[in-house]
Amino acid sequence: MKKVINRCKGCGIELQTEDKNKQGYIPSTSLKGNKNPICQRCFKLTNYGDYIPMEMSSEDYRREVQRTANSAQVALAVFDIIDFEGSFDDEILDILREMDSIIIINKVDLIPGGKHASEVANWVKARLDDEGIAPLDIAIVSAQNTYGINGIVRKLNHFFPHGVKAMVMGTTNVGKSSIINRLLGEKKVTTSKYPGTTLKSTRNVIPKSKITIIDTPGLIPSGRISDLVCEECHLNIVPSKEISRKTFKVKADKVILVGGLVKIKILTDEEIKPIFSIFASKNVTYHDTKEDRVEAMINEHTGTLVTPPCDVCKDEFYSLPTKTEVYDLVVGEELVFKGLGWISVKRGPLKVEVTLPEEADLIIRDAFIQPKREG
Ligand SMILES: Nc1nc2c(ncn2[C@@H]2O[C@H](COP(=O)(O)OP(=O)(O)OP(=O)(O)O)[C@@H](O)[C@H]2O)c(=O)[nH]1
Ligand SMILES: [Mg+2]
Repeated sequence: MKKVINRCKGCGIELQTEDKNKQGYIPSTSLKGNKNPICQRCFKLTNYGDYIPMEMSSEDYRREVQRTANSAQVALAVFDIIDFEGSFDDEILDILREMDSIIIINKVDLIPGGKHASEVANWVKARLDDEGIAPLDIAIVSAQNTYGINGIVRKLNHFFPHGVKAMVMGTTNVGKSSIINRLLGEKKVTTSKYPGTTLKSTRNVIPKSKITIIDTPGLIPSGRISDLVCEECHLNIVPSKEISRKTFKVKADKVILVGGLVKIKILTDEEIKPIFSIFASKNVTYHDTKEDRVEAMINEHTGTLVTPPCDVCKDEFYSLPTKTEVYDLVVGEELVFKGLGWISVKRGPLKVEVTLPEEADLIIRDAFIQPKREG
């Protein structure tokens, strides 16, 4: 006889009633006759915000997403507009080259000053063109305030009038499960501010439609600064409110500390007087200081005036090997720190020497937020 496997409706993990300390645990009394059982981890996460990290390797996640991709007809690939580079992952792009897709750009509520959906879509389309990816369509949404959510259903009905199995995919924390709950009209799958919430694929049918929507675990990309700090600092770096834009007009040889995470030394000649803005979560501090003060600032103030990192993770963070690189940027370009934020040049050229952990990725891109015109 085929064994019936019960899965958690929140995160997709196989349920078990034997071992409290292993993943998928549910007390047998809660499982019996329950049509929508959820594991203890999802229960604690949803009701108390308690986070229990799971030991799942990147390889486990990858296998699960690949397996699901084989049974789906369309991929709904979700990217976080605030950490676009951190979510625009090569492995995801590889899957998109092989199957029909609709691209979903989420978290547009966090863009400072707002931005027209068509502008965002054009910018994303150019990036996809560069990668040789031609999606069926692009949806600009906010799972937070439901902006654009109905548009996803409209697009799916348009391209697949007879119904479809749609797989939602993307890196961790981009809002895949939040989007699914909005599509379903109820909180069915587990969401949380911590990365790695969804563990296995879960299927649901969107009410009054022939669309099966499949949630998948988030792929863990490399190179995000937010993954190099503790969980609390992670939450401070990944914004939950509109991000901040801080504008600098600093002299050559000054150093700007972005939290204690990235050191930016200005190398532009005195007479040019560059102006640039840094975009990041409001919980990241900035200091502009002289180079000979940097060490003292970090030693004396990390965890208080200079943060993240905090007192808990600063020793580990500062023991990571670092790299120092020089970048020449012109107006209309942005230097992006994956999993942290970006510098946008308002008056240039801007030459900077950047010091940060070796495993953190930097990317130069065409500006997402065009600099305001200088008066
Ligand atoms: N501001 C804002 N936050 C969002 C939005 N969508 C999701 N979030 C938040 O992003 C965090 C992650 O959301 P999830 O839906 O759990 O993300 P996920 O992609 O399913 O994550 P994993 O299951 O870990 O891969 C949560 O704190 C959400 O509240 C959005 O449109 N705007
Ligand atoms: Mg999820």
